[in-house]
Amino acid sequence: MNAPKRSVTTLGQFIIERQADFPYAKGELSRLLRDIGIAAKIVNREVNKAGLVDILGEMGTSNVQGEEQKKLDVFANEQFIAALGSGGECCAVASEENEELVAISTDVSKNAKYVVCIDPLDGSSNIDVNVSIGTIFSIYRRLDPNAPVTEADFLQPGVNQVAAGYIIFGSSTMLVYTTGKGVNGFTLDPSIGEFCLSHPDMKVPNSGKIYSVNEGNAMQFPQGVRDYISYCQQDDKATGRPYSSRYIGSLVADFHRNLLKGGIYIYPPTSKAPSGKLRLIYECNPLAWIVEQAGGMASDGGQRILEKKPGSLHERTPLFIGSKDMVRHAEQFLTQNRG
Ligand code: AHM
Ligand code: MG
Repeated sequence: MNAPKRSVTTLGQFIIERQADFPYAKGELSRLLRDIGIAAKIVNREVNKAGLVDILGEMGTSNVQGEEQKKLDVFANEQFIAALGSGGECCAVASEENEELVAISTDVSKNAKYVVCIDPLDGSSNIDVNVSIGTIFSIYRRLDPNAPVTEADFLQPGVNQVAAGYIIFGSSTMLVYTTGKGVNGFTLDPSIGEFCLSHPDMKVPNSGKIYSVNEGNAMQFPQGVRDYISYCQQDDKATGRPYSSRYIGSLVADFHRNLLKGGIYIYPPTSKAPSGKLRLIYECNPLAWIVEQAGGMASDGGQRILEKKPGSLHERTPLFIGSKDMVRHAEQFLTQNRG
């Protein structure tokens, strides 16, 4: 009898199959990705219970940006750090929820080759209204695995990433990641508790009809961004305008939708926040690499996100990300206005 054909590829199987893409790799990166997948399932279980149990709500502490922390942020942070620590492949983590880097000091981890930057639960103000939230992560090889880990290991430009991804807790839960050989998406099948390959080799359309920006802040935007938004809103049959405005206020969800459908997400500088709101190393760089790997583009309005050299762990940057033609076009509006 022939063995039944396997029609489902799980995340674990896919990671092992793809290990051959890195001929000198010893499997550490694969293990690290698998650890992230496991933590994602644990966080998913708790996210799904939000509203049912007393895990929902504010914890009464603030994160390093002075923002309120919800209990689930804290839970997710702990889970990812614990998962990354237990595998022995990661020696330190930079997280949105911790001011300083978190060194993992178990015997197995202290000489580990990799560091991880993570936003454990982004868009957390959406938790208590049942709107999609996400996790964003990025993995770097340490500058010198024999030296003690320092901030310098984290302050590498995004072009040095060795893996990056996000998990979206939406109508279904997905994990999307790249190791620089395209982008693949896995949907969690809750009946078997596995992430299954559902979106192989994801590509973002070169252009789209969606723009995503918090227009409530428009009066504070640079003139070039305001002009681009007006352009999106004008009537023009040939280019399919007006475009649709779609803004969830949850970066992963806005990014994921635009990745699938084509579109642009903008978090520009504002007069109150001249560097924008989003953080370079654990929000913008991972998504920038994913979008580039999918054929799209990410810039701060003038410079490629992946080439920015971070000066500090929680540095912010403006972000223009999504379909290549749309990001280029938005940049042109900015350049024209700079004169
Ligand atoms: P957070 O890291 O505190 O959750 O903030 C990041 C979130 C993004 O998910 C989202 O795109 C953005 O903040 C929304 O900000 P705003 O409410 O200013 O539009
Ligand atoms: Mg965040």
